[in-house]
Amino acid sequence: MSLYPDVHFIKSAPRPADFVADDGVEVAFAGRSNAGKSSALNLLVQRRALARTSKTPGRTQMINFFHLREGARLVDLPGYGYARVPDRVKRQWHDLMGGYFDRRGSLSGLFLIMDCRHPMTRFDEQMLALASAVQCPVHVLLTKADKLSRGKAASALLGVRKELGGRASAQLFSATKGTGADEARDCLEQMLDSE
Ligand SMILES: Nc1nc2c(ncn2[C@@H]2O[C@H](COP(=O)(O)OP(=O)(O)O)[C@@H](O)[C@H]2O)c(=O)[nH]1
Ligand SMILES: [Mg+2]
Repeated sequence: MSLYPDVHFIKSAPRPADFVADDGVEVAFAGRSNAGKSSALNLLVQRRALARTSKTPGRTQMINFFHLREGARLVDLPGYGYARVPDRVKRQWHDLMGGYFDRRGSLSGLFLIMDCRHPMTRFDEQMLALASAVQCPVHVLLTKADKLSRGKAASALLGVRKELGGRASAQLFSATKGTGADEARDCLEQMLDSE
């Protein structure tokens, strides 16, 4: 049985004017390009290709809205993270993200996806700052945990928790193995219930 039988893509918004109506609740997903954000989203909603997973990083610069169920949405935020992204694209990204975080009353939580082998990048710090400025709770998925030994993964989690301090909760995750999916869904539901 599917947990989210009605989940579907609503629209892509290249500008704040294109955002869907700011009612109900939504949880946003962010991550540096190629961190594994689309794979995490797909696993959490049990849809193989809801958010397109891609081996080509950094292509899309739009905010994608998904209907999760009546009154609840998921939002796929654009990520960058490659030095070769031109300044113009970075400025666009800042404007779009600023427009989203500053005025999104329905935003109830942020899932920040990090590759457990390369956590806490400058991109991640920027996302933490955007969320903190609007008191949006953040949960970190340290994904691709299947790429590390159990011991290395556990110590990566400890290190990230220490660096986060009280700014966010964190867990290990693997979209490939399904590790941590239940814990992540519990957190997602708590965020959606927060209002
Ligand atoms: N081993 C492993 N690979 C993953 C995992 N999650 C994503 N990937 C791979 O990492 C690459 C980028 O994933 P994608 O979800 O498209 O990343 P996005 O750019 O952050 O949306 C793809 O080749 C995925 O197959 C994971 O948990 N484990
Ligand atoms: Mg993606």
